[in-house]
Amino acid sequence: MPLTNRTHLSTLTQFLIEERRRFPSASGDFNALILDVALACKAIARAVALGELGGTLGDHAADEGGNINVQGETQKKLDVLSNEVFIRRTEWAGNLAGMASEEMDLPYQIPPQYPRGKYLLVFDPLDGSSNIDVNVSVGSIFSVLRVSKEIEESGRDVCEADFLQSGAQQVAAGYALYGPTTMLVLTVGDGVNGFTLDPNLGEFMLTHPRLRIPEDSHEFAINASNSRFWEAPVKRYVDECLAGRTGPRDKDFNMRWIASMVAEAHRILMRGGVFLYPRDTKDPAKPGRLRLLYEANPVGMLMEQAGGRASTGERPMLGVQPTSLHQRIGLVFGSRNEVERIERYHAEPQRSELCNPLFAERSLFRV
Ligand code: AFP
Repeated sequence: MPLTNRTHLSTLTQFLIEERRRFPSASGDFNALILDVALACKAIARAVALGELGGTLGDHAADEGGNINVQGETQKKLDVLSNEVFIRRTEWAGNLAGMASEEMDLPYQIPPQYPRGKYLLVFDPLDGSSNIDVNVSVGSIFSVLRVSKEIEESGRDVCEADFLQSGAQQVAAGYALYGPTTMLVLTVGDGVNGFTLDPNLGEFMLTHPRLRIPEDSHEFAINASNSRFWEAPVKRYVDECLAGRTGPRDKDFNMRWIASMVAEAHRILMRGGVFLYPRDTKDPAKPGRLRLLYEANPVGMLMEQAGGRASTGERPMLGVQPTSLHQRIGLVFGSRNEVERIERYHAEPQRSELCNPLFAERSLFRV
């Protein structure tokens, strides 16, 4: 697109101001927070783009503060840097009561020299970071929650319980994707809009307004190396996709796996598809791989706002009541009809149950 043709595009600031006009009594704190988050994402985009030249690739050395995060995963230098950038860019403005992140065991308290506000920011500063060293797309995911009136008025320190809100209570959610272009994809509860970073202006421009996910799809994403640990409904769904035209779906499917959820979510927002990181039996201590508060919920809100669906496999993700800050959960999202099919497979009795005498011909629970 020639430069002159871009002048009609709204900037993120303009978009937020226009959205705010729907709420004449709004203070502007929310817009200021989103702009601070966007600035953090621009800074992370720069660090990611410099790669080896920035001296920030590789693992975070143990002598610089340890390299295992609360998840028991190896932290990359860029994980630590991105976490720091999110904190520094957003803590000072008086919009936040506290923060939580994949990289921090406990909630982050706003330092005493800064005013406290009415929002909570929850984020994964660099999702897919094991892809950094091989120059594959990574991203940041964030979710904005409101605090109770009691916290707003008292300004007290936040605790884990303050963050344990269902996904349906999110005020906003989004991600930045650090790919061939840097994009910010955002919902403030009225659809989903995509902004592309114009590196010349340093501004996010509204290039993808009102994103909608096609209801049907023939593309799925799953880490197939875990197949022996999958539960029966997931096995059935994937088997049917693989059988393609020769199976019950009567159409061929395509498969993708980037191992960077933000990038998969973006592909699905652009052209449909379904992503599964289901609960499995690989590690009985972990009910899923991905985290509810800063991965599943924000992606869930984006999907639902774009006409797609997000689920645990059994029930809508946004209805789940969190029980801990770093809780893991099975996650399925994408094109509505595919996700609903997977939920249906979970709801139907499994073949093993059908062999049970209770479900046999003329038995009590025959379906
Ligand atoms: P990292 O941030 O540790 O790379 O994890 C990425 C992620 O949380 C998510 O973005 C991917 O979909 C998923 O994990 C990949 O998991 P596998 O390594 O099991 O494929």
